[in-house]
Amino acid sequence: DLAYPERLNCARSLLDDTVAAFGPDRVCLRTPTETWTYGDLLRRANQVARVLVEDFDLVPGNRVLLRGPNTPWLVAAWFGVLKAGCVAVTTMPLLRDRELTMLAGLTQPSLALCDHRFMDDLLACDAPGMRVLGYGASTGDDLLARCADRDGDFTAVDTAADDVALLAPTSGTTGRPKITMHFHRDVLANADTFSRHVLQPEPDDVFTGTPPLGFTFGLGGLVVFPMRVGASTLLLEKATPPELADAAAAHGATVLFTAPAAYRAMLAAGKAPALSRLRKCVSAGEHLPKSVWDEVYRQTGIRVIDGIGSTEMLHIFIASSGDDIRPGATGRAVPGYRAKIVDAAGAPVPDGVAGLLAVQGPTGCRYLDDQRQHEYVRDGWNLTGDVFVRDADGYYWFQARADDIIVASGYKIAGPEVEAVLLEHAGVREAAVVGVPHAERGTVVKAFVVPADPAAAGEELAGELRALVRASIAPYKCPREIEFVAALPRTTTGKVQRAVLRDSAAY
Ligand code: 3SK
Repeated sequence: DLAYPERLNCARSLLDDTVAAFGPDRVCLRTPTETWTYGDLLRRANQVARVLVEDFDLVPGNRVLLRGPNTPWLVAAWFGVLKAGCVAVTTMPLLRDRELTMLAGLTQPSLALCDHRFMDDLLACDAPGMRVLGYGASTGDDLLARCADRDGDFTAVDTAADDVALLAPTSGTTGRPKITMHFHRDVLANADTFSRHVLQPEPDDVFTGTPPLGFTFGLGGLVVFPMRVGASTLLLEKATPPELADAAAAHGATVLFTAPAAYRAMLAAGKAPALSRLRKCVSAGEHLPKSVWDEVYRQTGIRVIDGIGSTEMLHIFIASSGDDIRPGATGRAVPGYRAKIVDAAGAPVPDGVAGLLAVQGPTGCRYLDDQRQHEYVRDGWNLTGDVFVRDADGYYWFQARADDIIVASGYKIAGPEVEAVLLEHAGVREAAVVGVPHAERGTVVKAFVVPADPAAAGEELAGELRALVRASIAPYKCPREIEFVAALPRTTTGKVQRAVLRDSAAY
């Protein structure tokens, strides 16, 4: 039971309270070139809060858009916004001006704090009423320069636990963005459920990973969870999977957050020895195929914690760790959350039968002024849009996204099941399986495959892949069409855009 006080500022809980508990000299954030203690972060966050209030006249409830790669100053800006009682609008650094115009229109920020290197698209976006202040430049008007002459003390605004702290946009894999609202208590709730009970970090842990802080997966895994226990984080602005593994090893990281494709790529690059030094590895953002879990375990002895989360739920709500893991299953409901499998009408289906995942817990979907709220939340249950099977022991087995189920020749086929088999072939780096229109057959199964060796792409490999699928699962699931591609299209949060693949194959 998560009983938070009625008045709660999550930034105060994570930052001021941690400084009070551990002292200011404890290391909080590292980059390959810099180290910030908790005291440094507190002072800079306080100075940011002062700039917002003293220079921009912001008042509690005003919204501040944050834009930049994973740097300590982005973290300071996030805390400064929350300590001032304002609402952080987190954005992905890769968004372009059109997308920023849309998000600013939906969230109405009074101010944007933007890393100077990402300024062009922000300045090109159409957002009347949004003032812009850069950070990290050596000249000109800059947040850092304004902070330099401020007092380093600031008493956090005494927000209510149910005041909005965060507006987190989600675009899903297609369509118009939705803006999720999260309260101050929500920010702590994921730390006190998934992180506390499943991840179980310790104060001496060093977290690292690649998800942007603009994605709640990264914000939780790289800021909220470590700081809730007084641990530290190695922030990397940009890292390929091999660079991530090397940086993690070089800086003594113990906890890693990244996506399934990165685990696969690190192994393919021979980085198992670097990975072996980690204590805990978390995979989310997309389903972790069993073949990848097995391979990480075989090469490193690490039992990867797979998890399903969503921006709507803020973070992970189904996952298991350690001996509780069943390879191939996503895991069990995180303590504090409840889950069930339902049919299209919302009625529970028996264990062993595929249906829609419905979850309830301390966090949940609240879209800002969006009728799609009523599709996501029905009768108090959040419908994530994923198809799962629950087994008798309460483990949830991912089948597909509901809109990724392929109906071909009257059969229902889960694309990810076929992908999992294709990934068992050593010649496959990545695979995505979708239904595409076919002149005579209606819909057929098509696989888009990224070969491990581009030179191997061709009929021989395609034949081996078909044979593997036929030998492993029902033959009607075998891809009729296989196309070799250099890369799969992905969203800014790293999810495969199956709709783009479907459209690219349509005629
Ligand atoms: O998978 C996701 O999309 C996700 C979103 C937010 C937080 C955590 C996760 C895994």
